[in-house]
Amino acid sequence: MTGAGRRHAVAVILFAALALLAAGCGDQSTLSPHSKASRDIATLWWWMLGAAGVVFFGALFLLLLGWTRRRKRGLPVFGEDEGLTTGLVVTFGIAVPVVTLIALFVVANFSVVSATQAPKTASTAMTIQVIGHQWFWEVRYPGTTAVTANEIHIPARTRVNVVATTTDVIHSLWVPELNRKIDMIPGHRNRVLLYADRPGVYRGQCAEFCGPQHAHMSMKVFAQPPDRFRAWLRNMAAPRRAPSSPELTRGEQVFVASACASCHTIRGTSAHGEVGPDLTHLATRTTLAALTIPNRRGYLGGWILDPQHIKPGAKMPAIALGGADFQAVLDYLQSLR
Ligand code: HEC
Ligand SMILES: [Cu+2]
Repeated sequence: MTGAGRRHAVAVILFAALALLAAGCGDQSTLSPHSKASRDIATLWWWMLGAAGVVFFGALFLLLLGWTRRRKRGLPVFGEDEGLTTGLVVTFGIAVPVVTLIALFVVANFSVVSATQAPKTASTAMTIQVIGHQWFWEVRYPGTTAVTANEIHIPARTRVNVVATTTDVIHSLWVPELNRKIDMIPGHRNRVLLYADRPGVYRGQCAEFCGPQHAHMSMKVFAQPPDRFRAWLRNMAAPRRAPSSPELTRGEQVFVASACASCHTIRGTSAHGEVGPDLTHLATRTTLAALTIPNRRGYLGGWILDPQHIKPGAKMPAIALGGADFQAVLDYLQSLR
């Protein structure tokens, strides 16, 4: 290899290593498990990494050994004994791989699969419904009127049965710190357990390519102490906060009378659209458009003026509202706590 070639190769390897490192950062890691299911998955992953590491470094060692001894005949220690060398090939080429693969198969298919299987409904404390849409998550709490989007609240240290469905294409619900992926398939009701061993925010992501904004279809699971969760749910189930000023009343009127109402629901008003997320308590969310932007006035305004700029292909068109109407709608949406 020439000097330039070698430098090039080093740069490529360094870059790949950095990319791997960066991929391991962030708050969505399979390797920081917060439930028994994800701990089992992480443990299996470490065992597989260990086994693959032994094979990789073993092979590397033998290659190096072969290279340093390339002018000598026979093997180190074993010499040219045919029987012994055949034995080595059988042991490391057949016996060890067969045993390792069977062991991994058994652990992966019996222990981890059963630990991450759909929970027996009776063993869970509550059920929530998560519905995949291109490109957001609708979240319902059966038995209540609560509906929200992209930010799933659950009580911590509680077994939650999640029923996953979709209204359009196949999606996959995945919160790596809490459990495995579960596909959302048209016409099916797949189930997965969500359990968080302590309060916290656990990021999730659609894990099945579902169209141009697949990468912007994220969600967060907020595991809260049970009393805080109950307070949240009570608020979420209530209709919208009635406008408390002429400006907010105007905002509601503009919303209800414009195209917004044909796609969005605000419970307590005549807006009953079902294409986009329920906005009844929009202001309680921390993010907009499936975690694409923060839920702050500037971003919210930017989203309404030009959603296609923020999320090209999103199923919401830009809507032209007059300056005063626009400000009134912004005020109104920000009052929906
Ligand atoms: C043709 C249907 C349609 C119309 C009309 C529409 N929206 Fe949307 N809206 C959507 C969809 C779909 C999304 C989800 C986009 C995504 O995240 O991919 C959305 C997302 C939003 C969000 C973010 C919600 C969240 O929780 O992430 C807000 C806020 C919003 N719309 C407000 C409005 C307002 C205000 C109007 C009227 C000026 C309006 N929308 C008109 C379909 C529509
Ligand atoms: Cu997707």
